Amino acid sequence: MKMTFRWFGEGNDPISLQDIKQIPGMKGIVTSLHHTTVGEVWKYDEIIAVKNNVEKHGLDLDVIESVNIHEDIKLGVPSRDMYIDNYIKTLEQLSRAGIKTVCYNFMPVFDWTRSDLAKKLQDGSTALSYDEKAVLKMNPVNMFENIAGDKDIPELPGWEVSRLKDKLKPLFEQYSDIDNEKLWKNLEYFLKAVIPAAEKLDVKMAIHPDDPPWNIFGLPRIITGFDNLNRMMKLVDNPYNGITLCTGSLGANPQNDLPAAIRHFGKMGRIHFAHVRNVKHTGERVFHEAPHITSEGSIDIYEVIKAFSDISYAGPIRPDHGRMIWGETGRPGYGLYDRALGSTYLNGLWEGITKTKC
Ligand code: CS2
Ligand code: MN
Repeated sequence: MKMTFRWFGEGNDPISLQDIKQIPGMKGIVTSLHHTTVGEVWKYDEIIAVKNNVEKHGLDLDVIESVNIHEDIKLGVPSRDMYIDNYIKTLEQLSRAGIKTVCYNFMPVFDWTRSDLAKKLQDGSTALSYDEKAVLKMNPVNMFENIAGDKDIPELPGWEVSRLKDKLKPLFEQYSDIDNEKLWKNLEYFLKAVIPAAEKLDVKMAIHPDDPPWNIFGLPRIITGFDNLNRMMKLVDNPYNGITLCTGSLGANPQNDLPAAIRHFGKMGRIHFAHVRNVKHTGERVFHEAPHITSEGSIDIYEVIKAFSDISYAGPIRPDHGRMIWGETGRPGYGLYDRALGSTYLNGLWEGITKTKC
């Protein structure tokens, strides 16, 4: 596995590339052109400028997370064809720049959803948390304000003010007749158009699971577990139609057997990117993000890394969200310290597991 770190770009991330390079064992960067608007074609020169900057700091630009999908594609309205063409054009520019892995998700309207961005844990650190009862009390506008309304924190991925502000009501109306099966159809339409192009361009597509992996606010969510991941891969049975194995998102549902999924999809050659984080379940559909180490959460991270070692996983992996510790401020989930600790823990597990195997 190759350790990477998510970075939000120059001027947009309080963490510098040099900070990231100083994390022991850090090899690559995962980023996006965060200033672009969803649906537009990315410019080659802008991609190359970011790539050169990353490489100047002794790191590789391994993955784009994300090239987001325009809502019209998820809704299946006629303008989707134009947005799909644009998506393929963006993949062409990425391939030309030598970037060969793209993470994306197919969640309607919202990306990951939490009821609290700074739940205080016993040790004084804060973490992202989810409590279904609290979520059910909110309406989507409250939720948006809760997550995107704090001017003191940088914009969070999936909660772009320009994309969502004042647009929630019409979006929810448009989705009112889209159930899970319709969303599957729209995903199929997208994959049938995009995967053959991705194959030609040698760009691996890695869908990210829905977080949390169940419907919220009546919006359908379909990338939720083992059977649905299988179904998604069968829609277009091509190795370029792969997944981002995110332990935190899938692990929000304790029914999801993560090591089994890693072994199964890994043997099929369909895991193109991995996110590893722990979550602590404290009730039915109640959880918070825990430190990466097994003892602090509900997911056995040792078993997760062992499964990755069993499939000889050679792709990019990153510590996913971390807590805010040591007084750090910044983008919730995406501070430097806890994610750095997480990455060295994951590297340590990997070294221990792979060395004792030989
Ligand atoms: C999240 C998502 O779990 C995660 O990594 O932070 O925002 C994720 O980046 C997207 O769903 C991927 O498209
Ligand atoms: Mn993730």
